[in-house]
Amino acid sequence: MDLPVVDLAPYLGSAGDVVAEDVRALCATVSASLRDTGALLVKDPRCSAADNDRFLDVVERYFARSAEAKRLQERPHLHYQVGVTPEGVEVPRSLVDKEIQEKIKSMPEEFQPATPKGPDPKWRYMWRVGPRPVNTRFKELNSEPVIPDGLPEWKETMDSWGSKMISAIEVVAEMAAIGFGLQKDAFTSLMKEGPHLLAPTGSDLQRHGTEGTVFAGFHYDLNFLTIHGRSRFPGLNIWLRNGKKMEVKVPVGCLLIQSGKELEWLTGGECLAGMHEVVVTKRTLDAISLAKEQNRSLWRVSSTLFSHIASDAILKPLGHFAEAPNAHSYPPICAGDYVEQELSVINLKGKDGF
Ligand SMILES: O=C(O)CCC(=O)C(=O)O
Ligand SMILES: [Fe+2]
Repeated sequence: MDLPVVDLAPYLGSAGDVVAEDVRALCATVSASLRDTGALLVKDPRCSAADNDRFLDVVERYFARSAEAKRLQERPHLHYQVGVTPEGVEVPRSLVDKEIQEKIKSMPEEFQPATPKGPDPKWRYMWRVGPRPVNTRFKELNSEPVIPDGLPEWKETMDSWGSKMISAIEVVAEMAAIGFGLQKDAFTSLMKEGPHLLAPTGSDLQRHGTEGTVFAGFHYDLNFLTIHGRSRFPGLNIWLRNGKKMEVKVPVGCLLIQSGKELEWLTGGECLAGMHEVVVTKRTLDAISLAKEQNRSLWRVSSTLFSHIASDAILKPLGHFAEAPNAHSYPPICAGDYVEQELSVINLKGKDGF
């Protein structure tokens, strides 16, 4: 089974409140794919492969710096909310969450995720995207964005890729709402001024390029929807709702969307947060060989953006999802409180999305 690729162009072209039958069918594909696979591939005419390449080129150049040079952008006292997070800091949920460990044990062996031995050996860079609310109970630390020196194109590239990814997510969120039989703005109205984060990961395949190395241990994303451009090195495995594991292949020019826990909450469990991991596989090894032949960077960079529900908005099953069989497991909670609660489990208050 392959993930469907949904072209967003027909929906973008159908501006207005009347959604034609063929466009409604695309919306149904979006919601069904999120429900059944926790993921979806889309093509957005506003986000080109060249945009993705420009972003990856800049971030690759940054991660190629020495650890000491990168640590100039480290802000541990701000809980890594901005700037760089070194390898060995992020802890995969499967390492600390007993419930997930039990779930893994109950899975057939062929679908069990790789077992991480400790924290993830991946770096990350956190860059806030979009406006934040003036009045909020959840003031993020009052910190300026961290801009690495010697990369004049950094700010423009991050802002441009970040806003493109948010635009794509907003369209997917509208299409998903229509597909789920909700008002078109049911999700997007809750996303306004959300604490969205562009959070690319950087994994050094030169040092950690052996088959089976776990870059991101089995986890779900705690945010609403996660979007990534195509990475130059494969390695992402996702778990479908039916429990099967699937290696994701993102075609050139496509974007990958994954459902997070906030979406699960809003749909009363109809759409579960997608479990996933990033591991060095045979296909990663092939991409490493090719990159070596072509003298390209051996840093695996993801162009991950975590989109969020606004911190002061209430998470609860929306519309008919209030009647979903498991709706009682998703009581009303302020999105900001929910995020803090999740982060305290993985003991990284202030970090989002993983
Ligand atoms: O590195 C990647 O491709 C994605 C990592 C991931 O799952 C995450 O950052 O939540
Ligand atoms: Fe993730």
